[in-house]
Amino acid sequence: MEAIYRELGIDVKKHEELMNALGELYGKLFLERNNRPEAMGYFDKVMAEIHGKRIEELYQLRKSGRPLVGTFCIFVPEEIVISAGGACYGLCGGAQFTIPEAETHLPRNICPLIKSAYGFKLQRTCPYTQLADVIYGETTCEAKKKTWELLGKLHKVHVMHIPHMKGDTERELWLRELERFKEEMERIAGKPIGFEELKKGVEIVNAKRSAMKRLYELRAKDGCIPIAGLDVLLVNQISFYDDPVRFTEKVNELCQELEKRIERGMSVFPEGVAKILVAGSPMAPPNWKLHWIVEDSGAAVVAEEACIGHRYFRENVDISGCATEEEILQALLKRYSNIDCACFTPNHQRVKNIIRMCEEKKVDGVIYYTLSFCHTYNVEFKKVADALKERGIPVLKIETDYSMEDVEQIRTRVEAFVESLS
Ligand code: BJ8
Repeated sequence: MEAIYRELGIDVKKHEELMNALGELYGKLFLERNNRPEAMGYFDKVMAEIHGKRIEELYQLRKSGRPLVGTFCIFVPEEIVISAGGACYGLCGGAQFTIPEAETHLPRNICPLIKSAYGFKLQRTCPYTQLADVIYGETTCEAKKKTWELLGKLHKVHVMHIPHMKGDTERELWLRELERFKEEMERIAGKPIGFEELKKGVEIVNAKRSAMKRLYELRAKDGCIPIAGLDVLLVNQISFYDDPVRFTEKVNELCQELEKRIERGMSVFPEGVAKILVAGSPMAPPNWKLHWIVEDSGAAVVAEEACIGHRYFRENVDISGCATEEEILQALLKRYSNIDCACFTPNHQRVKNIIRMCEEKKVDGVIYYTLSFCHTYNVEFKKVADALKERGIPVLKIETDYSMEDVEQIRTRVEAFVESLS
């Protein structure tokens, strides 16, 4: 690895500091817990090797001329990257470690996800960022789109124009953006992406999303909760890094084990535990803070209405009946423009989806999570809370960043909320 890190310009000393801190936290939050499904062993290994084995695989891909695309958003169509034989992955952006450095360039009062990701580039401690042929940014929120201008000085950045409304004009623009994205992948790969390649790319990602949906369905079934929310959060986070085919296989293996646990009534929580849906801003690794507090307070997280969660795998790309590349692009547009990110206005569908998820999972309460200064999710809280209250579903709002300073304060509020549910 050392040679690869040297070639990528990684700050090895700082990187080591980061990995040590991460290892300690991981051990405490994951490895020390009892009764975890055996199949989680694979995901523990991926996490332990997150800057090792997978980086080597990606390095080899890049050597063979395949495109590597780093992203911060689920609007970037990974199907097209996979069609070109490449890899699309989420970039590090969930750690407090890089934020002080980022704040030497960026204002303090923007969301920690952006600052953390930008800090990784400044520090050169994220090998995924260093490896990317191109970072795909998008125009979803103000802080992101302006940060791309600064990030563009440090790395090759492409900005994808994601409209904020969903009318016909916006869809037309969006389709052009998908075409532009495909052309860029063809340019990097040095060959055209035809119908068969596109179809294969879609099938690979559809299989991955289906496996994740299967896992979601098994989380609270027939009165049994066979896996902790923290573990599922981890699997969802890893879906953005791992090889998609291998990941799908491993998630399906985990599901098989969970099905057996459900048959035997083997729950990881005591009967009558409060079931919580977490809704809101995404949780990039190693942001495990809220799930850890909630489950440590005696409740179970059974669903995440978030991009690292249900929004990512909710819908597959329907290519049945597609006979041309253009039709597949249209199918991609249909699927991607159904994403109910809070950056859209209006965004009624999101409220409906949250209610539907609450009903599906029969939750006792919702914790609405917003990262500090994430205005879109923060403002949208009112609409979500009103709809939940109308249906008698209790809701607690938590606004926080990546630091651990407010853990005890959040714990007090979560404990009181959980107690009120029982
Ligand atoms: S599809 S949620 S991944 S934009 S960066 S909006 S946290 S202030 S990440 Fe997002 Fe795509 Fe939407 Fe999902 Fe808020 Fe921070 Fe902006 Fe953020």
